[in-house]
Amino acid sequence: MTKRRKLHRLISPGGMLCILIITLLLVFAFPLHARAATIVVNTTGDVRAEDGQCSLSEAIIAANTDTASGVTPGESSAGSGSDVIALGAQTYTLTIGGVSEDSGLTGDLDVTTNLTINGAGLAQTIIDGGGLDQVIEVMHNVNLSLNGLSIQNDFGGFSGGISNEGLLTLSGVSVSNNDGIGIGSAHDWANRPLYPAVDLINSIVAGNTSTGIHSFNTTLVLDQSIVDGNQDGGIFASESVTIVDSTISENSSSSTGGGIAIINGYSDVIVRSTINGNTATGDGGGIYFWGFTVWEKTTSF
Ligand SMILES: [Ca+2]
Ligand SMILES: [Ca+2]
Ligand SMILES: [Ca+2]
Repeated sequence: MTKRRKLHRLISPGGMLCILIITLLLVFAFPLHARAATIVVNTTGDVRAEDGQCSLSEAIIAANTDTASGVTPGESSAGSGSDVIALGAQTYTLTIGGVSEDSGLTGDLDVTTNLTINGAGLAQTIIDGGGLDQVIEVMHNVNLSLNGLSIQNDFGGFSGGISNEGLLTLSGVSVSNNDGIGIGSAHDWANRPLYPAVDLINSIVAGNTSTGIHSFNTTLVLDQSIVDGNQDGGIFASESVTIVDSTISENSSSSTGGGIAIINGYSDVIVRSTINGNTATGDGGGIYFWGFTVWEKTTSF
């Protein structure tokens, strides 16, 4: 007897009808309009107006609001749920000043709903903040995935190249040469108990004029990544830190923890990693920690 005949013997005609009804209910409960849209940016300019071109800032607003940037051909199509923005092998420089604005109209790129931005490679696709503001801001409880691109040239404030209160995943990404912190991730106490997270895979945070990664009450993971040559410590972290197959090198601090400073940490693990050439005027040139930190013997100093 075939498997199909066995199945028909196990499910009565009434049972089959029930399965059909449940399937139809599921289709209507999760309509197709929740699927992601892919928005292709077609200009490196930073015009946020209906000019027949889709800028990066317009694409992010269209993804945030699920609304097209205009009706003129060439404008950004509407997003749909968790969207994908595609960038070419170009440098996209922000040129509209105006800090402390969170709708993406001026200054930085504000990400308010789940989003993926794909570049052509970290040496090929560059998002340059123009020294105007932080470059990207990820809002509370929002997922942002960046793949194959570089973030550079923020304006020198505390927030840095990327300011994160959500769930930030970087794969093949460089956050370097910012005039301030590379990645700043902090817990918003008004939104407890949801904590932000930063996950770097095969990525680099280097040459920032302040701390490379400032991770306050954030779950931080580095996998096959490099934190190098940052000027106010490589990593400052509280909460959980996991570093695997990574290098923390040549960072300097005017206080404690040249390479890594972990305060109030727990479940912190450093495995098969290299921590060398870091300096601090206070304690802990390589690592300063207060809490429960464990690293494997295969980590070298
Ligand atoms: Ca436009
Ligand atoms: Ca969207
Ligand atoms: Ca903002």
